[in-house]
Amino acid sequence: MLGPLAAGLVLALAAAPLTVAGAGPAAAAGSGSAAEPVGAAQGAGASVITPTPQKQTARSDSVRITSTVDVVTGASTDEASLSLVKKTLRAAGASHLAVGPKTHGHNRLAVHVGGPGENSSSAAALDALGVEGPKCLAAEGYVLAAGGAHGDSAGRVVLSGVDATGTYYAARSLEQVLPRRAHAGATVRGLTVRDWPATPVRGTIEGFYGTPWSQAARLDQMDFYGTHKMNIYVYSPKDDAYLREKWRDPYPADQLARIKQLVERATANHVEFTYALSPGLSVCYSSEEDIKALVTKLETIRDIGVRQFAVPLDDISYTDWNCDADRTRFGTGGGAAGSAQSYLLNEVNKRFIKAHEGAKPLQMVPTEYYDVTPSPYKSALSEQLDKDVLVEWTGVGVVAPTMTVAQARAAKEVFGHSILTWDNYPVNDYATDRLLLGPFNGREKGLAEQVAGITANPMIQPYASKLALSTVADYTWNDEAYDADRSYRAAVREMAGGKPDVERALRAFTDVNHSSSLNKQEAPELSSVISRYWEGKGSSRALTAALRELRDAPRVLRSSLQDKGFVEDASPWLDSARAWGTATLTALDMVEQAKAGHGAAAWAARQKLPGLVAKAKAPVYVDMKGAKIPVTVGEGVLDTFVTRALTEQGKELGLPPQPVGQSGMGVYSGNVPDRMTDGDDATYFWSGAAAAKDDWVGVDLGSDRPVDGITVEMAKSGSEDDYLHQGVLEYSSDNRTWHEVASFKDQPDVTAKAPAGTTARYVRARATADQTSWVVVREFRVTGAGTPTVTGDPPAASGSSQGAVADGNTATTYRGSRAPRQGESLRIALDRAEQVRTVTVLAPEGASGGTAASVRIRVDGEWKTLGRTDGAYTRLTAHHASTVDAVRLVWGSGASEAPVISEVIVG
Ligand code: LTM
Repeated sequence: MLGPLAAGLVLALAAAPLTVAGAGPAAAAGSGSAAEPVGAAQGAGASVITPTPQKQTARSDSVRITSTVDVVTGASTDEASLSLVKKTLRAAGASHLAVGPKTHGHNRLAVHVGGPGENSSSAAALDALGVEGPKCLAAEGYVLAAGGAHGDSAGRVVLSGVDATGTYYAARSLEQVLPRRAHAGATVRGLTVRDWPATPVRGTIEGFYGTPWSQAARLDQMDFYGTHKMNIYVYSPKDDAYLREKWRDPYPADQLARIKQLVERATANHVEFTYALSPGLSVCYSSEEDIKALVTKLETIRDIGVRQFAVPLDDISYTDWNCDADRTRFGTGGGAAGSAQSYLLNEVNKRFIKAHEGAKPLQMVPTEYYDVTPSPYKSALSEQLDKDVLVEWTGVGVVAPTMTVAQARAAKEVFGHSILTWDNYPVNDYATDRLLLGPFNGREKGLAEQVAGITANPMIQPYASKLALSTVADYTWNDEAYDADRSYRAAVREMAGGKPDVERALRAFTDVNHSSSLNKQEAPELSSVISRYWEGKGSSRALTAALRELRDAPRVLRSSLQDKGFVEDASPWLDSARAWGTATLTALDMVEQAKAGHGAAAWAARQKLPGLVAKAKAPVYVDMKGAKIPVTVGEGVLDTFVTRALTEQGKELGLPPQPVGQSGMGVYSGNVPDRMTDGDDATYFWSGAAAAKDDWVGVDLGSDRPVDGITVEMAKSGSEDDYLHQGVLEYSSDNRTWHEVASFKDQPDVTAKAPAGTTARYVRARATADQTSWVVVREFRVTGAGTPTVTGDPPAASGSSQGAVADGNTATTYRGSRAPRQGESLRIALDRAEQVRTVTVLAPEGASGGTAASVRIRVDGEWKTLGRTDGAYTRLTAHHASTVDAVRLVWGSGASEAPVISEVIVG
C-alpha cells in the first residue's frame, strides 16, 4: 500500500497501462507496490499538471519506468532541468541513470532532456513519437511527450523547450506526472503536452510596507516560483532602507552576500531576480551626481549577477521637489514631474541598461499607478519616457477589486508603454489584522494577453502567501482555463501534502480568512452551513461538525502541516480561529439547550460567551515597530453567529431584542457598526472615508419601542477630529419616514431626549454637510421610556446599579453593597400592569450564595409568593396568567453575603 503522501496517484497494474495522475508539486515519496493502486485521480477530466497546460492529450501507448533509465542530454542541456529530471526519475523508482548523449538499448526507458537549442537528440525522439516540436511556441513554451515508438519496449519521454526555461517547465510537468515509487516497474500512460505561458512575465513583487521577508523565506519562495512556473521576483520591500531612504548608500558586504545568494537560488529556479531601487524620497532628478549615484548602486547589484532592474517612483510626492534645480529645470505640477522622471529613467536606461549587452528592459512604477485617467503627468511619461521601459500599474484602484481587458488597454493607451501589472493581492500591509487567504479573483480572462506581465504583491507573511500565489501562478500561465475555486482547492491540496485531515483543517482555517477586495464573502463554506441552520434547513449536527472542524484545525495544522512557515506566519490567527471555534460551539450549545427547555444550561453557556469572545479577539500580530494589532478572523460570520445566538436565546429568556449598530458608510479595517452597541467604550465603528452629506450611523432596536434618551459618543484618542461635525438625530418606525429629535454641530459627544411618548425601531445620526474627516463612533445608546424602576435594599455596590436587574441586558449585574438585613427586598415596578406567565431570575454562575430570595408578584395590589430562587437560573410560573404591576425579591433571612443578580425577566 502506498503511503498517504502519494494519494492522488493511480498506478498501473502490471502490463495494463492506466493514466498516472500526479501527486502535485509538493507530494513526497511513498513506498508502494505496483499491485495496489491507491488514491483517487483528481477529478474526471481535471489536469494533474498545474498550472493547467494549454494543450494536453492522453495517448493510447505507455512508458515503463525501468530500473536503469537512459537520460539523453545534449551539449547545452539546461542544468536545472537535468537535475530535476534525475530527481523525478529516482523518485519514480529508477535506481540507475545513464546520463549522456546516447541511448543504450530498447529495453530501457529513454528520457531526452532539452529542446532544439540544447539537445539535438530530442527532435528525432519527438519525430519517432509522431509529435511536433516546440518551434512555433511562445518563449518558455515546451513540448512534453511520453509514449512508445516502434521497437521501444519501455518507451521514451521527451522534454523539449523553446528555450532552457521551457525545458525546465517540461521537467516541472513531468515531476507531476510520474508516480512516486520505491521500485521501478510502474507503467505510465502516454501523453503529449504542448504548453506555453499566457503572459511572458509572471511572479511577485515583494513591495509591501512592514517587516521584510527573511532570507530563509525568500529562498523558499524562489523554489516555490520555480515549481509553479513563475519567472520573476522583484525585490522591493518598502522597509529595506537601502532601497529607499538610503538608496545612495552601498550595501554592507553581508547584505550584498545575502542578495547574491537569492540571485543564485532564483537562477536555479529559472526566476529572474529583479532589483528595484526607489530614489524618489530624496532624488534631485536633474542632478548629475544623483544619476551617477543611481547607476553606481545598480552596477554593484549587477556585479553579483542581477540582470533585471526597476526604478519604482510610487508613494512619493511629485508636487514637492527635493531640490530647487528641478523646479528651475522642469517647472511645477504633474507634467513637470513626468518630464523629470522620464529624464532620470532615460539616463539610467542609456548609461546602465543599454550599456550592458543582454540586459532586460527597465521597469518603473509611475507616481500615478492606480488609474487610467489622462493627466499631464501621464502624458509626459507617454511622450518622453523611452519606449522600451515597462510601466507598472495596479489597475483601477490601489487594490483593484477587478481588472478588465478594457482597463488594461486603456492603461497601455494612457501611459503609452507596455504595462506590467503590480497587482496588490494578497498584500495585507493596509490591513495587518488580516490574513488574505482567498484565491486570485476578479481578473478578466484575456487580460494576460494585453500586458507584458503580471506581478502580485504578497502578504507580509511569506509562507501564508503561497496559497493565493499558487492561484496567481495558475491565472498568469493560462488565464483562459483559470477557475479560481478549482485552483484554490488544488493549492490547499498541495499544501496539505496529501493528508486528508490536514487538507480539511486547511480548508476550515482558510475559509474564515477568505475575504478581501477580490473575494467579497467571508467564510463562504461556513456561512452557508450557518444560514441553513438558522433557516431550519440543516441540523445542528452539520453546524456542530463544521465548528468543531474550525476549532480543531489549528491543532491539526500545528501538529501535521509540513510547511512550518505557514504555521508560524498564521500563529495569532490560528489562536483566534481556535478560540472562535470554542465560542461559536458554546453559542450553538446555548441555543440548542434553550430550544430543548434546558434554561439553566443555556444560561450557563450564555455567561461563558463574553469571555470566550474576548479570548477570540485577544491574539495579536506584532508589527515591525512593536505595535500589537488584534487579529481578525471570520469577521461578520463568527461574531455575527454569536450575536444572533444570543438574540435567539434572549428571546427564549424573554429579553427584548438587543440594538444592532448600522451605518450607511464604509468600514475601515474591521471596525464594524456592531462595535457601537457592544457597551465597550474601547471599541468603535470607524468609517472608511470622510462623511458626505446624508451619510449616517445608527441603531436598529429590533422592534418599535419607547425611546427616551439618545447618546452618541464619537471620536477617540488619536482621532480627535473623527466625528460627525454637523448633523441631526432622527428616529423612524419603518426606516423610511424620519423625525428629527435634535441637531448638533462641532460636538464629538451628542445627547438628546426624545419627546414624551416617542416610539421607534430605528434611531440615527445623519450628516447634514460634507466634511473632510472620517467618523469614529464609540457608543450609540438609546434608552427607552417605560424601563421598569428598581428600588429597595441593599444599595448597589460602587460600579453596579439596582437598575441592572431590569435593563434587558444580562451582561450588567446588580451587586449589593452589603448583606441584606431582615425584611429587605428589591422592588421592580413595571411601567404598566401586564399579563405575566413567568418570572425568570438570573444570577452569575457561582454567585448563588448571595442570591437566595423569595420571588413575589403584585396582582391587583396584593403580593403573592411565586417561589424561591434556586441557583443561577430560576424560572417560576404564575399559574393563571396574572396581571402584574410589580415584582419583589425578598432576601432570605440571615443571608451573610451581598446579593448578586444579573436580570429579573418578567414575561
Ligand atoms: O501599490 C503600489 C505601487 N505601492 C504601494 C505598495 O507598496 C503597498 O504594498 C500597496 C498596498 O498597501 N499600496 C501601495 O500603494
